[in-house]
Amino acid sequence: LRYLTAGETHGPQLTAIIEGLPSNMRLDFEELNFQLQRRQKGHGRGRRMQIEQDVAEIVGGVRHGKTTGAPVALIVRNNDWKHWMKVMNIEPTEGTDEEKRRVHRPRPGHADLNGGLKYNLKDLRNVLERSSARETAARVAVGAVVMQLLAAFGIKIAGQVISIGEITAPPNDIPLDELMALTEESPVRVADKATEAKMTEYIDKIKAEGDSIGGIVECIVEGVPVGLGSHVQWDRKLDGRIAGAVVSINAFKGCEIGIGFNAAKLRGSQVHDEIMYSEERGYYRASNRLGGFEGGMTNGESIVVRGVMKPIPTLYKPLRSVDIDTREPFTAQVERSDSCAVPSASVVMEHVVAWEVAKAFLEKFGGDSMEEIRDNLNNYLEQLERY
Ligand code: EPS
Repeated sequence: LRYLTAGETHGPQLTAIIEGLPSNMRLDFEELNFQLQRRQKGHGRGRRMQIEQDVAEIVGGVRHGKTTGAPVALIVRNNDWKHWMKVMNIEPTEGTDEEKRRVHRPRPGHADLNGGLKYNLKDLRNVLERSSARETAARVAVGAVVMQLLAAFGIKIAGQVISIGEITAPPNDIPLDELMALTEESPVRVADKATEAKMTEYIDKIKAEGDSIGGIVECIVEGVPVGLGSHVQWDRKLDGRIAGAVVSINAFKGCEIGIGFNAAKLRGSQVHDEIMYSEERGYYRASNRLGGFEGGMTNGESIVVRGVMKPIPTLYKPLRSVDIDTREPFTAQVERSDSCAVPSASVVMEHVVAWEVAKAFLEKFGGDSMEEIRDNLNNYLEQLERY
């Protein structure tokens, strides 16, 4: 299972191709677009989200509502493109720097300068356009497809915001379906109403000060069979792959599995999850501090992953930088921006985690059709019972 995305934030569209999906998987288009809409919501987003109404159009690999086994191609159009047709023209274009909206002032915290130096581009727009978090719309569309694959085998994924800046939600142990419903109602994707009020107020204050703020998001995957990923090779460890995927989300700087960095402060006896057995559950753990992983493999408990997002670097409060034309210092001008995209990032994280789980799921139970996968899974579940 693999995918690629292409497309610029102010170009005509985002494009994704997913290769390796089985045939006979029913695709619910409404559900797919619901996931895209979830990503667009959230307190703290800027004006761009009022322009876009993301919809995934499937342009390959699906017929009469079901996958055929061929690569699934999909696009998400950028409504904003109509304002950028000249600037983003694919043909050679005449015009001044201003008309082409050439960027020569790299913004601290963005890909601008590194990308310009690396690709030898004197118009940093060529970097900015692709490094934009707009790309996460394509990743959510891709993740939403494989979420449906996982759902068909009883695997569910939910996310929640844990903290925004200094405001942290109280720990909760809410059943997954309820958590999904509660966070869906919340403009900051937290289950606790008092925290929600504090977070929205906090974001407003940060915005009024011309600043931005990051936070921590959590994703939980329930219904995962034991044995996805493997201890036998470094690049088959699923926790490692998930961590890589999480840190690949725009503006993410870290990932932890289960109690994560807190494990440093605790003793072994306080960390490891004791092994239990019962007739109806088989082997299970008395706790889930390790977030569903031992030895790079799922242990049958829920996967619990957290990611940390830095504050968005486009600020109304300018930071110092250097112009690539003059090599003189300047302070950045005001630009359209989100002040906080942590709630959206929570949705993105669900989808990139879904992708890694689906990939490992197909590596283990892979078949060319849904029926073949189901047989493989059932076979394995029977093997586990006999063990
Ligand atoms: C982004 C900057 C903003 C955000 C964008 C990510 O866009 P613009 O430059 O058009 O104002 O709105 O996010 C999205 C478009 C999206 O769909 O999430 C950036 O620089 O990363």
